Amino acid sequence: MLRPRDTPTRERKPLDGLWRFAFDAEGAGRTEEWWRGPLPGALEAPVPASYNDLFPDPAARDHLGDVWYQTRVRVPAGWRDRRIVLRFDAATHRAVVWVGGARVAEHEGGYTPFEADITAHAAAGDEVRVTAVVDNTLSWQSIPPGVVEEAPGGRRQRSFHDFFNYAGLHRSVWLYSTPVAHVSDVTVVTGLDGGRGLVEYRVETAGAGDVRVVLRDAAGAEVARAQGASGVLEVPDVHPWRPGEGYLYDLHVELTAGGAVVDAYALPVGIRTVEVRGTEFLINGEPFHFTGFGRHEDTPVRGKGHDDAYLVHDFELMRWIGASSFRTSHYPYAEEVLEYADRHGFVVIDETAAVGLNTGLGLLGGEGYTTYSEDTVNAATREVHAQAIRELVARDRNHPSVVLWSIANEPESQTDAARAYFEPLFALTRELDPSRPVGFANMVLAPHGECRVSELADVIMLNRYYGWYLHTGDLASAEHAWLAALEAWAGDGKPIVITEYGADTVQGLHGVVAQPWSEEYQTAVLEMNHRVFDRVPAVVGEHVWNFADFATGPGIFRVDGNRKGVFTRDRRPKAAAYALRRRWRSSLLETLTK
Ligand code: GCB
Repeated sequence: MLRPRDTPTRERKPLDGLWRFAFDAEGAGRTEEWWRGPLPGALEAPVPASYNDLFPDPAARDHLGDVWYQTRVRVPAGWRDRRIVLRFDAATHRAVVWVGGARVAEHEGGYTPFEADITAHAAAGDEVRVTAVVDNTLSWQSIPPGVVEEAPGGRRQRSFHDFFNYAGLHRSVWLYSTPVAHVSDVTVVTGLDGGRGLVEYRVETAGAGDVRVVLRDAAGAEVARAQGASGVLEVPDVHPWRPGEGYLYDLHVELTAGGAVVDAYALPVGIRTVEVRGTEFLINGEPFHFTGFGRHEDTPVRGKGHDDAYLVHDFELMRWIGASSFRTSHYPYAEEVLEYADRHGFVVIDETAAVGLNTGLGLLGGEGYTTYSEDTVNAATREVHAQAIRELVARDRNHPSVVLWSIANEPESQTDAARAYFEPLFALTRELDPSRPVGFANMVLAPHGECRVSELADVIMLNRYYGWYLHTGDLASAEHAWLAALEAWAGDGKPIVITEYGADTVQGLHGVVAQPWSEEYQTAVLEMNHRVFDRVPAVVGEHVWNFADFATGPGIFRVDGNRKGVFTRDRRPKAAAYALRRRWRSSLLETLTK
């Protein structure tokens, strides 16, 4: 799905700002048709933001069910005879949208965009009312899954993942216009052949016309052109996109009729290759080592709402510490994040929101349930998961920063049922995008020899907490056990990325003898892990869990959230940040000076 852009033939208008807002736990709005007039009450909520932490009220934070957002927008007078589109970058976890009295869109899944052609309901120059109902309920048939239970205090959401179930309009909302005949989609796959770059492109259009494309370098100079809706552009003396240097070309796509330009769209293109060969992960034919983090979209007050200040700050902290990469744990991040990664040469493991397909962890709420069954994660869930994969690939396949798809985090993967569930999803991902490897983050309950899903993956991705959940406080035993476990995985002959390792740490807690929860212990755990990784050549990446402390639901093993951040929630470094910086920046220097 194309991101809205201003071009010579297109215009967009962000609808961000304060919207009217109403909680509706009883679901009255759908029967009372609240979209037909102003929402009841006087609440307002910012877009983009989660609504949970805005109001000093436990009922707001723990709200379950519908909330309503509403705004009025004037359609620019100049948009006469044009196609008018309303786009939501995300509504967590599902939404229905009305323009005036007309229902225009419905979408399942909290982290991918959706849009509606509203031309019939919004005339140029008119003011229209936009209303969205957003539902945060998780069920066995949602991704991520959850279950609602009746409790003495009312209905409660149980989920099987370790982050707060923030909800609302987390990303921008746009009104944009295109010509009636327009470019509807563009796909690029890039290649390198010696000093020559290759850009295979495919353009989809709505309406009649011819397609022509021109590729321009970062200085705007034309380097290749072609006619036709698909083809291959050759770029002599190519300047590849590479880790640490996000060099981008622009693919200018034009739809023409009788020689005149009907629609124009420009797509940034980074020319690079990705390949798994033996135990190596190659970018542009050169071995790549992932350093960095599993992260979250999580900040005080705004929750999972996208924020450009935190975007820049988080990337600059990653650069400061020497991180080359990150994983969008545990859901697709805002498109602004991927665009920034493209421009600045960060490498991304792009993950679906399939987190918690696992009832094996009692502490996370799974007790008493079977993961895969007719009544729990079933064929319908798999179809929702498949759709989440389709939408992720459709949104992100043109980003050079994205080098690996992660189709799930820590699912139950040691059973026959898991194998049957995942096999078609791996096949689907490869069919949608044959150009990138596919994996999933494996957890400790599915160790080597027992996991039935890892053999479907191109890259082994391991989440392991030796020294924290395992061998707590005994790093010598942890090191011994971890090395043995990792060597077993290395025997599979695939590259291994450690997608999670770390320890909860309260900033400011110190001890001469490193004890769990202290800053010294976090550093010691990371250093123990690094000694293990450095002895196993198949390890091609290390992502610490987590970049920053983040909010979770209540729990006896969480103190004001998950504290495994190398930075606090307000982005102050813990001692481990300096240890990582020493390790990662020296390896970065080695790569750059090689
Ligand atoms: C995991 C999960 C992650 C948790 C983390 C932890 O394995 O993938 O979502 O937050 O462990 O800290 O327990």
